[in-house]
This record gives sequence, C-alpha cells and structure tokens, in this order.
Amino acid sequence: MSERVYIGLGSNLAEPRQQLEAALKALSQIPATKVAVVSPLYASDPLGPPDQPRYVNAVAALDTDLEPLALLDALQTIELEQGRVRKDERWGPRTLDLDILLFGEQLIDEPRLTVPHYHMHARAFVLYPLADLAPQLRFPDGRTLPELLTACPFSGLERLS
Ligand code: PH2
Ligand code: MG
Ligand code: MG
Repeated sequence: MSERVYIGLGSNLAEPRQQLEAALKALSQIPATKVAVVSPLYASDPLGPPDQPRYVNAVAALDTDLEPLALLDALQTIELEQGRVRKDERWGPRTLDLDILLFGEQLIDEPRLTVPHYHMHARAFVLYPLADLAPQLRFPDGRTLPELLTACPFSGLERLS
C-alpha cells in the first residue's frame, strides 16, 4: 500500500528556482513513486547563518511504495546529482535540500532519518507551502496545521509567481 509523503525542497545556490524545477523532474522519476501535487514556490531569508543568499522553498506531496530509507536514498542521490556538497557548517548554503517532512502517519527515529522532520512545526517556509497542499493536515502527535500556523507568522515569506 502506498504512503502519502510530504517532501520539503530548498535551495539557495546556483539558480534556486531552476534547482527546484530540476528536482521535481527527478522526483517524478523515482521508482514506485508518483508526484501528486506541488506547492507554489516561496522565497525567504536564511534561517541560520545570515551570510548566505535567500532561499527558495516548496513542498511536494508524493505517493510511494518505497520504504522510508529507500526513499531517503533516492532523495540523497538527487541532492548529489544536483551538486550538493555536505559541509560541517550547520544550516549552511546548499544547491538542493530534499527533506522528508512526513511519511504517512509514521514516527521514525533512526540514525539517518527522523520523521516528522526536526523543527518543521515552527518553520514558515515549510508550514505555509504544506498548507497550500493539505490545509487541514493532522500531525502524528495530534496537532493540526491550522493550530501550528497561528503560532507561526507568514512574515518574511514571499510567495513567488
Ligand atoms: N534550510 C536550512 C537552513 N536555513 N532557511 C530557509 N529560509 N529555507 C531553508 O530551506 C533553510 C534555511 C537547512 O536545511
Ligand atoms: Mg532542510
Ligand atoms: Mg536536509
């Protein structure tokens, strides 16, 4: 049975919008996986070290038959293909970041993968595009997207056409 998965996409290097377009095409080619719907793109200032370019973010909904770690492998392959270099700096700039935000109702706590994604509950650049796709979404812990949005102002986000 396939699971509905939400992926956060982000880029702030090497033409971020094109990075996201290329990533969406690559997502559609993952085996046993379909891209169901994609949010609009949003620009925002970097969270973390301020001396880096603004980010472009979006969220995609996938339906997949893959296991979580197999999907993670596929996402990391796409990141590498698009020139991602892993550095020690936390929250540093990147050509492409693909994060598994939610994987059905699953709670995953493994060395390589934590789901729901850390901090997603308070990040406008994740919650607003997610709300474009699933406005009434309920998290595995019972909290709902409308509840989280009231605590997370839209300010600082710019919706791109
Ligand atoms: N991702 C980060 C660190 N900071 N800031 C914005 N605005 N958008 C991101 O996607 C982002 C970030 C680490 O993944
Ligand atoms: Mg991230
Ligand atoms: Mg990541």
